[in-house]
Amino acid sequence: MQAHQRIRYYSGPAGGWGSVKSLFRNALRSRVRLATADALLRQNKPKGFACVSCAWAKPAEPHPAEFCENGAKATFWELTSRRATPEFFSGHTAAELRSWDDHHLEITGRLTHPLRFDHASDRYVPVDWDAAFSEIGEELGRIRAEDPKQVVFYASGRASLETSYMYQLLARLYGNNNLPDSSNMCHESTSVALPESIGQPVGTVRLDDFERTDAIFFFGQNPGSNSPRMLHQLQEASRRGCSIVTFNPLKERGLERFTNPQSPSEMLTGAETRISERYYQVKAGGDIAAMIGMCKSLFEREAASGGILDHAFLSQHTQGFDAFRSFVEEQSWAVLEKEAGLSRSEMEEAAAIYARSNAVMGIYGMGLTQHKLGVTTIQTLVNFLLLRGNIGKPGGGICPVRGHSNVQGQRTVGIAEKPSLVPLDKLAELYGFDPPREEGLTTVDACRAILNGDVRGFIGLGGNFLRAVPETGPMEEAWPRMRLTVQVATKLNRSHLFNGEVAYLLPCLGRLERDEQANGPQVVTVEDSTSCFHASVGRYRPVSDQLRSEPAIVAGIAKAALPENPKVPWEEWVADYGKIRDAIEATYPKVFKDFNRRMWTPGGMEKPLAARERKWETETGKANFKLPQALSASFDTGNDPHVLRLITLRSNDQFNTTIYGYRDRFRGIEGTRDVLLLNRQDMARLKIEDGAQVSLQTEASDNVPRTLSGLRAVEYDIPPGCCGAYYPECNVLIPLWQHAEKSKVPAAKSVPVRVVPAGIGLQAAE
Ligand SMILES: Nc1nc2c(c(=O)[nH]1)N[C@H]1C(S)=C(S)[C@@H](COP(=O)(O)OP(=O)(O)OC[C@H]3O[C@@H](n4cnc5c(=O)[nH]c(N)nc54)[C@H](O)[C@@H]3O)O[C@H]1N2
Ligand SMILES: Nc1nc2c(c(=O)[nH]1)N[C@H]1C(S)=C(S)[C@@H](COP(=O)(O)OP(=O)(O)OC[C@H]3O[C@@H](n4cnc5c(=O)[nH]c(N)nc54)[C@H](O)[C@@H]3O)O[C@H]1N2
Ligand SMILES: [Mo]
Repeated sequence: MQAHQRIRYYSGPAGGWGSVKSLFRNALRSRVRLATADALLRQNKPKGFACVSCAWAKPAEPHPAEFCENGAKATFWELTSRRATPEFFSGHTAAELRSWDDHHLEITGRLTHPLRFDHASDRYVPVDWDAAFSEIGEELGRIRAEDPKQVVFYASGRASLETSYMYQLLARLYGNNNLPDSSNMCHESTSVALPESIGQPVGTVRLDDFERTDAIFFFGQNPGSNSPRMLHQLQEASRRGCSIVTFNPLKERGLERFTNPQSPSEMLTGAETRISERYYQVKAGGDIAAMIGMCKSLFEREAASGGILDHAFLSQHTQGFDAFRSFVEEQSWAVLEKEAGLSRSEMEEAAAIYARSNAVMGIYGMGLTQHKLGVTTIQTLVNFLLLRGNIGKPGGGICPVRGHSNVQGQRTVGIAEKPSLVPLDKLAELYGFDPPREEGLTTVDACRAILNGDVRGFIGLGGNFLRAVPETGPMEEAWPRMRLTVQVATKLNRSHLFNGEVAYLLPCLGRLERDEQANGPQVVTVEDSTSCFHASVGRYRPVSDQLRSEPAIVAGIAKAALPENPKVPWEEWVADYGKIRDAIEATYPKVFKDFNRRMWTPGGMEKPLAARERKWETETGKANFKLPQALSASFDTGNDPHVLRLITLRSNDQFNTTIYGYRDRFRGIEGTRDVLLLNRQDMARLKIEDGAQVSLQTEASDNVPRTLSGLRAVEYDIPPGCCGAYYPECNVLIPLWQHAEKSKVPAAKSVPVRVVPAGIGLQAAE
C-alpha cells in the first residue's frame, strides 16, 4: 500500500489528457530506455510488432499511432532499464521477496541471467544455460521413466505461435496432454460454448463489421482499461448512429464516454463521444436472466405484431428454436427481474433497440466467462443473436474479447489439454511417434493434482500461475513439494518465489527485442481476437546478452529431456523460425496455407471461420439453441443477507498479475489496491461506514477458512448484493471447486463472501 491514498469520483472520459499523463508517468517510472523511445510508433503496424498487452485486432490501415495508454504501458515496462540481476538476487532471500507485493516485484525489472534456486541460502544464483538444460533434462527424464503424466506444461497466452507449436510438441513427445494455459482461467467458457452453439470455438466478428453494425450489445468487458484500442471502433460506430447497449454491474468509464487522445481537435476542445446509449447495471451473474428477459419481450412483440424474428434463418439454419421459445415463455417477469437486477421495462427497452436494428453484434469478456454458468451464459447470448439471424450477417456476430495477445493462437497451434482439439494423427505422421490420447489437465485439474501431490514437475512458459489461480493459500504450501519447477519469464513474480526441490528461473527475450539466430534476425507471429494472424518484428537490443529466445529455450529443454528423434529438427527450427511456420502449415494445411508469405498481410492473415459463412460445423449441422440450466450464473449465495457476490476486478494500472502502479484512474481509486467497493444500501444494512476497515470471508459449503483482511470499505455505484475488489489479491478467497461447469474457468466474478468489519472476529470454520 502507498502512503498517499485518494478515493474520489472521476469525472473525465476514458482516453483524454488523463491518458497522456498516465503514459508519461509510466515512461518515467518504468525508466524506459531512450534508445527505444520510437517503439510506440511501431506498435501494431505491418512490419512493426504486435503489442504485448491485449489481443484486440490490428487494422490494415493503422492510425499513425496505433497504440493505447495501456499498450504503451506494457511496452514501457518491457523496455524498462530496470534490471533484476544476479547481484539483486544475492542480496535478497526468497523469504524476504515473498513479503514484497506484486508491484515491488515487477519494478525490480527485467531478468538478465539464468538462475538456479539454492535452498541452502534461500536465494537464486546464476547458472549457465548448458548446466541448466542438462539438469532439467535429467530430472524430466527421471520423472518420465516413472510416469510422464506427472509433469505439467503451463503456458500463459503471450508466447508466439512458433514457440507454442514447439511447446505442445515437447509435451506430447514427453508423453502427456497436460497443456493448460491461461485460457483455462479466461475464455475457455467461450471455447466450450461456441462449438456446441455455432460449430467453432472463436468469434465470428472481424474488424470491418464495426463499420456495418447497427447495434452492439456489450456484456462484461471493460475496453477502457483492457482493450482501449477498441474504443476507436466503438467511438466511430457510436458517431455513425450505432446503438451501444451495455450490461455491466459497474459503470465503466470507457463504456460511457471517450476522448480520443490521438485526435488533436478532440484533445484541445475536450470533445467527448458518448459510447453507450443505454447502460444497465445488471447484477453479477444476472446476464442470463437479462438476455432471457429481452428474448421474452421479443417473443411478446412477435406475437403482437410480427416482423421481429428472422423466420427464414431460423428454419433453414437453426435447431431447437421451439424448445427455447417455450422455455423463455415459461419464465416469469418477476423472477427475471430479481435474477437480473433489472426492471421489466429496462429489458423491454433493450429488446426494442435490438428489434429495430438490422445487424447486431454481441461483445463480451470476463464478466460472462468467469461464472459457474459461464458456458450457458454465452450460449444464451448466441440464442439471442440467432433470433434475428445475427450470426453470419455482415455487421452482426459474436465477439469474445480475448485477453493475452496470443492466447487464441496458442490453442490454434495445439496448446490444448483436450486431445480431440489437436490433429494427433498428423503429429504422429510428421514426427513418427505415438502421441498420448488421454485428456490432459486443465488449470483447475493441475491445481488439484499439485495439491494432492500427483504432479512432480511444472514447466511454466510465462505467466504467474501461482498468483493467477484460485485457492492461493494451499497452492503456495503445496508448490514446494514438487520435485522440479522451471519458469521461463521476463520479469520476477510471486510464482518464482515458491520453488520445487530443483528450481530454475530462465530469462527470455521479450517480443519487442531483436531475435538473432543462426540464420539471421527472426520474426514471430500471433493471432488476434478476430482470428487474424500477424507477423511481429522485434528490433530493440536485448536487455542482456544472456537472454535466449523462447523457441531456443523450449528446444533446449526438449533436446535435454527427450530421446533423439531425427524427424524433429529442434536446432533447424531455432535457426530459422520460417521452418517452424512450415511445420505449422504442414500440421494445419487449411488454416496456415502459404503462411510464410501471407503472415505479412496488412490487417492480418485471416483464419477461415465457417460460422461466418453460415456453415455450421456442429453435430446437427445447424446453429443450436441451447437451453439455460438456470437463470442465475452465480454460485448460490443463499438467502443470507450478509453474503454478497464478490466481483474480482482489474484496475487500469495492471496487466493481470503485473501491477504497474496504484492508480485506477477511471474508478477514482488512487494510492491503494486494498479496497472493497460496496453499495450504499448494503453498507447501511451491514453497518459499515465509508472508509472503515473490513475483512472478507468466503462462504462455501466446505467450511475451509478463506479470508482477506485489511480492506478499506468504499461506497461505490455497484448493484446491491454485489461488491468488488482487486485480482489477484482476492484469489485467496476463491475455492478451487467454484469454477464454471464444463469449462472449469474459476468463477472469479461472483465469489460468495461475507463482509466482516474490523474488530469483529472472523467466523471460525466449523
Ligand atoms: N491493461 C490491461 N489489459 C488487459 C488485461 C489487464 O489486466 N490489463 N488483461 C488481459 C486479459 S488476460 C483479459 S482476459 C482481458 C480481460 O478484460 P475484461 O474481460 O474486461 O476483464 P475484467 O476487467 O476482469 O472484467 C470485465 C468486466 O466485467 C464486469 N462484470 C463482472 N461481473 C459481471 C457480470 O456478472 N455480468 C456482466 N455483464 N459484467 C460483469 C466488470 O465490472 C468488468 O467491467 O483483458 C486483457 N487486457
Ligand atoms: N480472481 C481472478 N483471477 C484471475 C482472473 C480474474 O479476473 N480474477 N483472470 C484470469 C485470467 S483472464 C488470466 S488470463 C490469468 C492470467 O494468468 P497468467 O497469464 O499466468 O499471468 P500474467 O499476470 O499475465 O503473467 C505475467 C508474467 O508473465 C511473464 N511474462 C511476460 N511477458 C513474457 C514473455 O514474453 N515471455 C515469457 N516467457 N514470460 C513473460 C512475466 O514474468 C510476468 O510476471 O489470470 C486469471 N486469474
Ligand atoms: Mo485472460
